[in-house]
Amino acid sequence: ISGAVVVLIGGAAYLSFGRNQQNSDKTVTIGIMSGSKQDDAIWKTVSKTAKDKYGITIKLKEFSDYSQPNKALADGDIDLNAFQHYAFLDATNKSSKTNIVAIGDTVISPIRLYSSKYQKVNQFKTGDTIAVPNDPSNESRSLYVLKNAGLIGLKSGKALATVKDITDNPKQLKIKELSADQTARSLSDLAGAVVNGTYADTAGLDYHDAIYVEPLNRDSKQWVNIIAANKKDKDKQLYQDVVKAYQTDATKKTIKSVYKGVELPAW
Ligand code: MET
Repeated sequence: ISGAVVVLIGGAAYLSFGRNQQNSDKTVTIGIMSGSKQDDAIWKTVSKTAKDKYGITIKLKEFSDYSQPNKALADGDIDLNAFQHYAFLDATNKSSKTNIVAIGDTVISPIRLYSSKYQKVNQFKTGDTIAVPNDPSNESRSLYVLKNAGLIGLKSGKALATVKDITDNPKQLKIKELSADQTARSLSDLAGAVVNGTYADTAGLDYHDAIYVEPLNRDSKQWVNIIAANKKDKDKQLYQDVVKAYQTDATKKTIKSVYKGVELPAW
């Protein structure tokens, strides 16, 4: 008899443990870039909605460079990430043979050209050097920015342009390809740098000091930032709920108040 009691108690204990565990399973770990006060404020709003409306605890894992969060996602160290645009994801899936997909749109963050020497694009001098990010999507994007700013010409019709596609370069500008997290830091040595939103903030640049801002137009969809998941998880309700918790009016309000138009809601 006493053996049976032990089993029953054991069973009950197991059941209640099982239920608790289900609650604590509603934790989602999301990889983001570190060091942006604005992004921290946005995720604070999203985390509150996730907790209040969906009972989900969001844990943030911060990364310092763009090469890390997709690898962490593919390796299962995090559940989702939110740091990249469609074009970066495409390029990563191709080069790293990962199977990562977008499950929700977040913000659009125009890339900007900064200079600590000049206030206007036409002040660049012959032989000046400008830094651009070296990952294929952001490098191409930056070259198009230099083209739109009137500094270089590019071979048309290339999806991903490289420095080899520069056709005109009247000021003989030198383009220095650096890891995206380093372009802002090169500004003290170089005439200019194209800097992603993430790193402008971390490097202490003021967005309003940019001398050229990437225009928003019908080509901009590829630069929309996303929440991404491993393909096998894309329909998981838990992750869909994180997207719903992100895409709210409360989040829009926070984005507007912290970014003041520098980054825009894109859903
Ligand atoms: N938030 C960055 C941008 O839109 C993402 C770059 S891709 C890793 O410029």
